[in-house]
Formats: sequence, C-alpha cells, structure tokens
Amino acid sequence: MKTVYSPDHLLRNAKTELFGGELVPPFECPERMEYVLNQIDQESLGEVLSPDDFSLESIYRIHDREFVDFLQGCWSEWKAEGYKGEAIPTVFPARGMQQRVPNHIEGKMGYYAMAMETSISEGTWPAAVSSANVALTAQSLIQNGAESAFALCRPPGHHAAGDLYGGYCFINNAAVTAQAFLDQGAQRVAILDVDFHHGNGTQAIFYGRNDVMFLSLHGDPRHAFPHFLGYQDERGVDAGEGFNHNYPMLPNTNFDTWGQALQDACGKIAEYAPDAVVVSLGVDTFERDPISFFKLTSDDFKRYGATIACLNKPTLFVMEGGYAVKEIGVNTVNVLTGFEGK
Ligand code: Q9C
Ligand code: ZN
Repeated sequence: MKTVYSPDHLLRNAKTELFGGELVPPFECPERMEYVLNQIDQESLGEVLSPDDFSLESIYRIHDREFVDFLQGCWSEWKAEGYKGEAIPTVFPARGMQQRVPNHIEGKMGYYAMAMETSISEGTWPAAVSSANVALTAQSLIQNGAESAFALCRPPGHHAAGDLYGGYCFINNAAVTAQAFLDQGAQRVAILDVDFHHGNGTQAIFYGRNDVMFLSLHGDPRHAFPHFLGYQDERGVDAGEGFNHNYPMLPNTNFDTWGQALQDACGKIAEYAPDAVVVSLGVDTFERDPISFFKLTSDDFKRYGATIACLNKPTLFVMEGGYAVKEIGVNTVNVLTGFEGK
C-alpha cells in the first residue's frame, strides 16, 4: 500500500494545549509522524509519496468560505491584538445567545471553535492545507485504480465540521476525500470512523445526506470527548435518515466488544454497497493511550485491519488520532498490514 506524507505537518507546532486547567505541551505532537514513518519503513509497507497541490475548491465543497477565511487569518489577527500566548477562545455563542459572526478575533474564535484545547499558532493553517492535500493525493491514487492508500495526515480532521474547528482538527480530511470521490463519479461512499473519539465533524457534515454513510465506533459521549454528539439514537435526518450509525462504548471496552461493533458496522457498509470506503483511522483506542479509555492491544489492530479488508472495496485510510506516541507506528501499520493480509 502506498502512503502519502508531507513534512509540512511540522508547521503545526503549537506549544500549548489547555488540559486540566493547565497549558501543557499538545498530545497531538509532530513526533507522532516519525513513529508512523519509521514503522512503514520497518514493515516495508510500500512507497511514501509527496502530495500534489490542490486548489481550495475541494475544501470549499465541505467547509464554509467564511470559516476558511477565519482559519487563514486567525493567527495574524490574534497577533495584531498584541496577545502574548497562542490563540485560544474565551467566549462562546452559548444557549440563548446570538449566532452571528462578530468582527473581533476574540468573538470569531468562540464562534468557530467546538473546543478550547486546540491552540492556533503560526503555521497552523498551511499545515492544515497540506494535510488536506495529503488526503486528496491518496484519494487520487484510488481514483486511478489503486485498491487502497494511506493518507498520513497531520493535523487530523474528524472533529472539524463545516464551520467548526477543535479536537486538534481544522479541515475534515476524510469528508473532503469522500466528497472528492462523489465529485469524480462515485454514487455512494461510506466513512468508517474507528478513532476513539466520535467523529462529530464528519457526522454533522453528512447528517442530512444519503450519498455518504457515516459509521463511528467511539467512547460514549457521556464519558468521552466530544461529549455533545455521538449517541446511538443519532441516525441522520431527512434524506440522511438511516445513513448515520453510532456505536458508543463504555470505559474499558476491549476487542471482544469493539470487534463486534466493527462487524455490525461492516455489515451495514456491505449492505449500502459503496463505491469507496474512507477509514478515519485513529489508533487512540489503544490500551495505553494517555487520553482515551478503550483496551485494544497492538495485535487487535492487525485483526481489525483484516475485518475491514473483507468489505473488498477500494479503501482510503486517513490518519486521525493516537497519542501513545511510541506505539502509534506499530498500531497504525498493524491495521494496514492486517488489511493487506500480511
Ligand atoms: N480529557 C483526535 O483524536 N481533549 N482528537 C480530550 C481528555 C480533546 C482528540 C480531553 C481530544 C481530541 C483527532
Ligand atoms: Zn481521537
């Protein structure tokens, strides 16, 4: 399987994450990519290609132009205020308040944020664009006949909605590629989100549509981020009704339970008969992930890669989360080699 990767992810090098009332070094750190690349090399997964440049039009298919403008200008507007730290929102359009975009950067931050842990700093925007280009290049490999491809994206994307950033995400890479498949002739695409966290952004983007089926296995939102989406009874709306499937699971869920949820999800995908499958591949389901609570072992990743292969569909893997940095390479590549039957 070919991998697409760009060192431009290094431009995303925020120094702070708001965690437990402290500003700590971000869990979503640049070193994550080194461990995945090393393991790709170690296991001879296949060639690692650089991304092509795509225009922002593919991003505008998913994200509002005003939101993209905000991300693009955020850091310079924040700096222009004379603030000393990284850009973090402090005020939100909460219940009962106006949902209008303010002019001041402080207000815009709160309008477009779905969470506060994700500091914005210099280089965040070009890194996010590069991550989308990585995803789109991997998508084009499949469009041109490859059976599978791996987009080694950083920053991740699945928490980003049409006009929301947060949860370490800015552009929803998986959604952008699903839309690209449709725009290039696919009738139906399934997005299977196996990251520990619910893919709230992806769900929101496709919630009213039946040309993209979204299925997510994740920590129960009563106990896990993003807390405000990902319940089982969220099944889609209007034309999208019945095309959204959530599998929230409790703390300490192991592979017996998780694997059953995956089997159920794969049954629904098979029935849907998509032209392509996009896998939002987070490996924060790992037993020693520092911010998550599932109990998958490194071997389990290999086993579930094989399950996904049974769908026998063109499959695009898009990197999302995974914060047990030293093990992220083994766990990620185990999914991909498991998929390839190695
Ligand atoms: N106490 C992704 O995996 N904070 N994003 C969690 C836990 C945010 C995860 C706090 C986690 C975001 C792509
Ligand atoms: Zn995650």
